[in-house]
Amino acid sequence: MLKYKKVIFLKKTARLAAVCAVLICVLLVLSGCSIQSEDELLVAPKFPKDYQTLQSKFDQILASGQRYASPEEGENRNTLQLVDLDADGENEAISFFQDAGENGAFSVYVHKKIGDEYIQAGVINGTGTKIAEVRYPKISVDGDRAIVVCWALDGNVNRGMTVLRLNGTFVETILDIDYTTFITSDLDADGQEELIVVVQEALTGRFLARLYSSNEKEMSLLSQEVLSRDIKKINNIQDGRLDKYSGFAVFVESSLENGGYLTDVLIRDGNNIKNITIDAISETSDTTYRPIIVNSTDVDGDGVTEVPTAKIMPGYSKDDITDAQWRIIWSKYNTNGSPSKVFETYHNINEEWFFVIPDEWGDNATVVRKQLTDETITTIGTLSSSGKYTPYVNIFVFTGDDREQRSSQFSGIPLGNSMSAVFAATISSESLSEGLGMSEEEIRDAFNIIPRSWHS
Ligand SMILES: [Ca+2]
Ligand SMILES: [Ca+2]
Ligand SMILES: [Ca+2]
Repeated sequence: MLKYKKVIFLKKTARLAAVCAVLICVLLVLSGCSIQSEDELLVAPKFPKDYQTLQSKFDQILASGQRYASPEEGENRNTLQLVDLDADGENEAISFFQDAGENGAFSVYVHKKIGDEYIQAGVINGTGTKIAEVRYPKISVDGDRAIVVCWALDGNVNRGMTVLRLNGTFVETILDIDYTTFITSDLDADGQEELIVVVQEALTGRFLARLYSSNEKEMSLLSQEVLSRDIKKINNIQDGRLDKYSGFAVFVESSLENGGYLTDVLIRDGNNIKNITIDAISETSDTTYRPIIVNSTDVDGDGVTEVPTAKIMPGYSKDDITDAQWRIIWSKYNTNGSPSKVFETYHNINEEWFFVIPDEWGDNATVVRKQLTDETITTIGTLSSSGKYTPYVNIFVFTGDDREQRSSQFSGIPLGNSMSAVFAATISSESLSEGLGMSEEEIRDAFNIIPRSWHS
């Protein structure tokens, strides 16, 4: 608030600094950077000359008893967002306000620049307790963009969504629905994004995926499809490719009522949305089931998304799930819903690394973990059905402030570092005498640091 007051009460001598601050704010708005703090947001809508007519519109809105507001989630969190909604080369101004009274209603304003003036093209009022999120999917091949406004609703696990578009100089509502989660993505690679909404049917509790597409006038429901039975909660929705050359598929990751996790993979087939992984008899995407939480991802970075399943490693029991160690089997799917294995890994999400298990180790691959102070050692090897244990590789993870120093004194194979750890390996002596051992080069190839974005 201090910053805000400074701008309001600026003296002549402080004017230059204030102009710089304003320019920085506008640059942030223009570059699409998120301004997170509410105090900073209050400063944002003060503009230089080009935006003075817009500022005067905002002053009128403020004078009518409203205050600045902003979306609280997602990538677009600024009070003022500049987006070219009608693809004419000139940005429209989308801005967010809230009635200044307690629990005041939210409003979304759209201003279109005509000549030197910003003209109010529309305002919509929301009934939500906050503006959760705003997105601008491309809804025509010419580049027109819709405004998707998501509202958090009081006492309701579902959210409200209003989709707007600019028609000439007027904003119109083209869709108004409740939803659980959603994504916008171009599923049929025609240059126009579809809206895929997951919603829980009140009567049955069953989750459904609905495909919406827009034409000149409206955004309409093309089709809907059931997700797996017994879903307790949707954990994640993302798009990804089944092969490098097709449109996107949607991967919906869920927790199940009786424990465990799975993925429903959805594609667009003509005007239908199709769940390619669901089994017709069990009504569940059984082939994607895993007892531990791991989400689909492009694990090998080839542009195709893999879906994980998991098998417990020999030597561990499912009854002791906190200590259990798992082999993750990553598979890509074809449009018929048939999986084909890409590779298997040992994943250590906490320590941000994974190791590709050699195919020849098969079901015998296992790990033994050792926790020291600011250091862990994971020995990767095999445990045969006759009980013979053979360690092949030791992965060392050094943490703590002196990790660089400790790891530099270590004579193993360096494997790189993350923000908080240094990784190294040694080859165990048994490895050299066994046919299934790995060379230094093979270990470097098999070891991967997990990018930070996986956590979000
Ligand atoms: Ca425009
Ligand atoms: Ca499309
Ligand atoms: Ca991949």
